[in-house]
Amino acid sequence: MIEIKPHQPTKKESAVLVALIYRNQGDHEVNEHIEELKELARTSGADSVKVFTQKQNVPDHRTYVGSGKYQDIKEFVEENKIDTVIFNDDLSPAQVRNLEQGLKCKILDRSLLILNIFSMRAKTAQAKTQVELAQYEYLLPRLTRMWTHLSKQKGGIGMRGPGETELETDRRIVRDKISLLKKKLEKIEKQNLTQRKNRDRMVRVALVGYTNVGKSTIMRLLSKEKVLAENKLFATVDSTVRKIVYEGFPFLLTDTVGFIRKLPTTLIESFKSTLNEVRESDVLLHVIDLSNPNYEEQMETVDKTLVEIGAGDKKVIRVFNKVDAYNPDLEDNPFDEGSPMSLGDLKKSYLNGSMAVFISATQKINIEELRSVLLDEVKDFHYSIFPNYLPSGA
Ligand SMILES: Nc1nc2c(ncn2[C@@H]2O[C@H](COP(=O)(O)OP(=O)(O)OP(=O)(O)O)[C@@H](O)[C@H]2O)c(=O)[nH]1
Ligand SMILES: [Mg+2]
Repeated sequence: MIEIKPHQPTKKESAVLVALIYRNQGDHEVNEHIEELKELARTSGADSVKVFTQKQNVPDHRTYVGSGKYQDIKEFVEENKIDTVIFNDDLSPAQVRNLEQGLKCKILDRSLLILNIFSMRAKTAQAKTQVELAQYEYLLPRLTRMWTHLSKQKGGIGMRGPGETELETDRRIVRDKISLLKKKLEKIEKQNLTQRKNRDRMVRVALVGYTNVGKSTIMRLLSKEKVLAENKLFATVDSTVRKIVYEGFPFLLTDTVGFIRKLPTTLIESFKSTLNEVRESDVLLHVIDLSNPNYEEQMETVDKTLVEIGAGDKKVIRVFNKVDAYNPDLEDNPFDEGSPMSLGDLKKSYLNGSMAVFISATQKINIEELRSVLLDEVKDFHYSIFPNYLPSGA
């Protein structure tokens, strides 16, 4: 029988990471991507013992990497009794089959890792159902004999699949399961919609941003309530809503799931209703982690994802967080053109025209400015809903 459940192994599994380096990718960017993949693996419970990279513009349709590199990986996996090989891009069903047959160990791709972390983190019925749906959708085209056989033998991170003889039956079971989960989600969404309709019309603000940038920390700061904030990827999977009143102006603040590059499409698809919170917001606080040397690329990923989910036209306040840990030297490397920007220059370049605030949520730097910029926006929207509003207690 097919069983999908989050897996948090008690003993660390050993993993090898494999990434292709595409044209136009500088070494700096490649390193960041590999660090992120390592972090995803670590969060899932795997210990990355080696990284293989190859410069190649298109993945090999059989084995992802070219045949020479493939042999190197095979030797290493055999010699070191590696449990899992993790690929930085999504693999086709055929690639998974070939790699499993050849390397004789568990094969995971980036999407599977992210799906696994989401399923470890989901708490509400809605989030759980959404992740499960995304997992089954991802699994369906990949239900193959070898894959399911090996995953069953090996267990561990990822998903356990059906036995060999049950393959066809299991395809049908997966399809049935998918339609069942969709129905369940529809029902939950209907309930949520009624709840939202019953709420008074209020200005709505959503915290969005890359994973681990400090959204929950800011939520906690602004609402003075306890919200889980942790130094791990996707600490928040369920969205939380708090009502806040500033100077007599009430609004709802939502903390949402973080984005990441190459977020699995099945996941975006099934998280649509959670992302409704973002789509239905009046103002977005786009949080950016300035201590991450790759923050500009992360910012672009978030902007792109916002467009993808139909929230590209929202009023956005850019919140540059972690100024306490900003280190311009990190940007300074032989592969990057141009010189590193001081925090002052950086501020100048962003404060021109767009709405931006530079803060530290943990060191409580500039929080009053964030509050006041946010309050201005909340007021505007509030008066557009209630033109004759008189704030009480202001
Ligand atoms: N140095 C520094 N660290 C911060 C700051 N704000 C948040 N952090 C840390 O960054 C880590 C992630 O914070 P979270 O608030 O959980 O981030 P998030 O965006 O909600 O993350 P996900 O829910 O995983 O997407 C935590 O370890 C925080 O303590 C800051 O201003 N400066
Ligand atoms: Mg969070």
